[in-house]
Amino acid sequence: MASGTALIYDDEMTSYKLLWDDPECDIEVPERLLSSYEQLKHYHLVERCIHVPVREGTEEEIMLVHSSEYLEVVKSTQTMNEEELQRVSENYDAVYFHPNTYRCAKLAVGATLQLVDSVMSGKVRNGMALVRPPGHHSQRNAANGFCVFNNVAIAAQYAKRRYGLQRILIVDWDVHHGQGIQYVFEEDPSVLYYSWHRYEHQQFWPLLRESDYDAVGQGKGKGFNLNVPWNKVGMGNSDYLAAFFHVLLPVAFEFVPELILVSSGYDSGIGDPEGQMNATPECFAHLTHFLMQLANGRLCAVLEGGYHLKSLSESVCMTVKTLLRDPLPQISGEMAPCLSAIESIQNVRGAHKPYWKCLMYEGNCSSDAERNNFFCAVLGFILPVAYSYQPDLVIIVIGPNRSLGVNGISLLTCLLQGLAESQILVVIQVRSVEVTVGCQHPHYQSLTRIHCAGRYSILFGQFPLK
Ligand code: Q9C
Ligand code: ZN
Repeated sequence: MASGTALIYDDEMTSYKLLWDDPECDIEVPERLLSSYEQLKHYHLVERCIHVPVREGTEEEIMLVHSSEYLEVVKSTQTMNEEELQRVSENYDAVYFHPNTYRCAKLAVGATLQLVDSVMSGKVRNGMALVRPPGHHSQRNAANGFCVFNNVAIAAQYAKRRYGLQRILIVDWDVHHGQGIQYVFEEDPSVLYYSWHRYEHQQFWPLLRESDYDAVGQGKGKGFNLNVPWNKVGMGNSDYLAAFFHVLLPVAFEFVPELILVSSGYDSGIGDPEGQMNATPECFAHLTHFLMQLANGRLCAVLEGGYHLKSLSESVCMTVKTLLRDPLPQISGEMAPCLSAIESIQNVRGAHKPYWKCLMYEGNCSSDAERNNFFCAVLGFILPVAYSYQPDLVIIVIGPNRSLGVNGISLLTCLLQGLAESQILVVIQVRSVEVTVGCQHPHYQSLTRIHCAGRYSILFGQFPLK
C-alpha cells in the first residue's frame, strides 16, 4: 500500500492580486499561500512531504466543467489593462481579475490534477495542494467568490474519466457553500458532495435558497448532496465534530468512496473575518483523521478559502501533519454542540432519511439495521461521549461472543485514535486466551508485538497486566 504525503505548491500562484479598491475582495491576498508555506517550513513539515511539481491544467481538462465560451473570456483577461479587467470583474459576484489570473488558475487546476494522479497512481497515500485562485464557487459559465476554475469539481470529473472511479466523496469544509460544486454534481450519484456553511437563514453570502439542508440532489443524484447550513455564527469544534459524527461519517461509510477530495477552506476556522466561527486548528487535524479512515486513505486536500493568515497557516499545518500520520493534538473547549447546530444536523438527517440506511432507523433497531448497529453506535454514541470526556487513556475491551471481525476492531481503534494522544489499549478476549491490540502506553510495553499498522501496534500478552 502507498505511503507518503504529497505537497504541491508553487510560488507562481502568488503572482496575482487585487489592483484596485474593492472591500469585497481585498481579503484574498497572495500572502495566504506564502504564510501557509512558511508555517509548513517552520514546523519542518515541507521536508517530510513528497514534493510534486505543478503543471498547467489543459483546455480539455478545464472544459470537463466549464464552457469554451467562459474559458475564452478568462483567457482574454491576460492582455487587458486595469480598466478592462475591472469591467470583466464586474460581470461576476465577488471576483477580481489580474493579468496573471489566467495563468494561476490553470496552475491551480493542474496542481489539483497532479495531486489526484500522485494518489491514484500509488506514488503517495494522500496529499495537499496549496493553490490560488480557489475553485468551489466557480460555475460552468461564471467566476464567483474569488474562484475562476472549479479545481475540485474538475478533479472529480478527471478522476472518473482517467481512473474509472464510480464513487468520489467531496468534503467541503470551507465556511462558504461551494454552490459551484453542487451545480456540477447535483444529478450525479457517483459524486457525494458534503458542505457545511455559514447560512444564517439565507442572510449570508451567496444568499442562495439551494444552500439549505433540503437541497438533497436531483434525479438520480437524490441523496448525494449533503448541505449542513449553519444558522448562527460562532460554531466551534463540538459543532463540527457533531456534524461529522451524525451526518457525514455515517453516510460516507455507507457510500464507500474510492477517493476523497477535500475542498479545504479554512475560513471555517477561528479568527476568520468571513466565517466568524470558532473551530481551532486542532479541529482540522481530527476532521482529516476521520476522513483518512475512508477510501483506503486516498485523500486529496485542495486549498479553498481562509483569510486570517495565522489561523489559516496553523490549520493547514494541522492538516498536513495529520496526513503524515503524526499523533493527533487534544481538542479543546466545550464539547457539546449548540442548539442551533443540533437543529441543523437534525434537519439534514431528516431530509436524507429516505436515501441512507444509516439514517433510516433512528434509535429503534430493525433487523435490516442490525448489521450496521454496532457501527452506528460507535459514531452516534461512543465517539461523541468519548470526545466530550477527553480521556488520557482509551481501553477497548472486546468480548468473546462478538460479530466484530478484525477489520471492525481495527476501524474502531482508528476512530478512537484522536483521543488520549493515541494511547489506546485494546483487549480482545478469545475464549480463555487473551489477546491485546494497539497499545502505546509505556506501562504496557512488555507485551509482545505481533503486528504493526500505522500509529498502533497489535500486541500479544496477558491480561490483566502486571
Ligand atoms: N458582502 C472563498 O472562500 N464575500 N470565497 C462576499 C459579501 C465573498 C469566498 C461578501 C466571499 C467569497 C473561496
Ligand atoms: Zn470560503
